[in-house]
Amino acid sequence: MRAEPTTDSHAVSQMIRLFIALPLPFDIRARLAGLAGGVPGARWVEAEDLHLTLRFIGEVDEGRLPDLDAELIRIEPPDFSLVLDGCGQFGTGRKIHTLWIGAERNEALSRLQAKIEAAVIRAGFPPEPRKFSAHVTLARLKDANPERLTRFLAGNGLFRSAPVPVTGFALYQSHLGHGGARYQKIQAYPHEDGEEEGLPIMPGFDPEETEGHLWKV
Ligand code: 2AM
Repeated sequence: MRAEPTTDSHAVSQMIRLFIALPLPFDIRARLAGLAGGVPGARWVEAEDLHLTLRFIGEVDEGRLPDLDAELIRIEPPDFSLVLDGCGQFGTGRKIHTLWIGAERNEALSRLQAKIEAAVIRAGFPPEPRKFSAHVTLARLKDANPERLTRFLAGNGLFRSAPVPVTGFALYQSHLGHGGARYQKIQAYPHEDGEEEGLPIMPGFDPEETEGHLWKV
């Protein structure tokens, strides 16, 4: 592991915001991004940002990454397909805050999510009290027009994707900023070919300068 114990008394550990998600293939992200529009007040997630969250971890000391990685890497790589299905909302009335595309009931996805939950707990994090609800957030809303929202939900209620292959998952860091959060993939599971053991922790990471797996929300 790269995070070596340090004797530098000035070393300050950093808090980082983490979550685990399924990255989605380009074609399905393009199709989902094509649904955007028609709901004034909605902030649509850009195509490259779309993902299915499996576990939100939140702010943690980056020194805990090696323990988390050691548990996540033990999970047998997934190999199944997932069908995205239906459209819905979180919140009610004027307080609807999220528009999402759901997923067809899928035992393999539930098993993967349960293994990830167990791994996160074994790594020393508190359990997630909320029940897992598989979804891909399409838009975040504030005071969205209720009629247009209803129309959007009715128009996309029958959404159904082709089977989406799932062969891995990833740990992401969320960088909160004035323009919203930006997401950076910090480790794929299984680790990608040629990747060293251990997490590519990036001290001093500057979201403005980094390209690649970086999401802007
Ligand atoms: P979402 O899955 O509904 O979009 C990073 O913030 C990701 O973790 C987002 O995709 C977000 O929601 C998800 N998430 C789950 N619980 C969260 C929480 N309590 N705070 C922030 N993000 C959360």
